[in-house]
Amino acid sequence: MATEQKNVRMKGLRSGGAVVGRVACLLVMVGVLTASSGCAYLQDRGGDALDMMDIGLTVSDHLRPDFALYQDYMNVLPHGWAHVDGRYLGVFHREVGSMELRYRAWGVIVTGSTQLQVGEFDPFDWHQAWVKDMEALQAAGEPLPTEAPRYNQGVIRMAMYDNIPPLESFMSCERIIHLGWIGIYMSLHPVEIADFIIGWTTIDIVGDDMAGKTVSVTEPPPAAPE
Ligand SMILES: [Ca+2]
Repeated sequence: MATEQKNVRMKGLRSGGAVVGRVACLLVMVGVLTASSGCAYLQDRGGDALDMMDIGLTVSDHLRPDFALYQDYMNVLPHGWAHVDGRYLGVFHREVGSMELRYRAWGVIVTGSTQLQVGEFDPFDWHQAWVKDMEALQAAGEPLPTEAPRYNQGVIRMAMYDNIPPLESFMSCERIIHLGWIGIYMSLHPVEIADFIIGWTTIDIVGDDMAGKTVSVTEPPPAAPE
């Protein structure tokens, strides 16, 4: 009787050990998978955080003084004037550091115009240009712009003429103050703030997350056939 009970206990221990082994293997596999997708998840949260606001110092790189006192809300309330060439030190479109700056803008509420380039111009970056237009140019064999285009602002000017700014600027409230050789630029992106907050649930309202994707919204399309 005692031997029988001992055998039953040993059998139970062996099957318990097998279950523990299987569970451990399963946990290791889940851990590996979570770690790899978790990296992409955290990368996306970091990217979304950088998208919430562009902020930096503006520094003229020449003796002639520059001037800017300008702000705009989503392209519908441009007011002021800006003319600055030099460097931008801060955060802009997920980039951090010192970047080349060229800013031309004027606005009187219902009409205005803007040309802003920070860093290198990428015609296939949806923050900087209408990617569909660039794809059409490329397909037609036309040369692509090498610097940020000038766009119209203000409801009247945008209604009367084409050439409205890229989508990103319709989700932005920007301002710049630059006196002489130094200033500050700031652009707040309310939709990107919502994208950052909601992004923790993995919902991507702006469509800029890389997790689970093979193609980015900013990635250039494949070259047109010869
Ligand atoms: Ca996102």
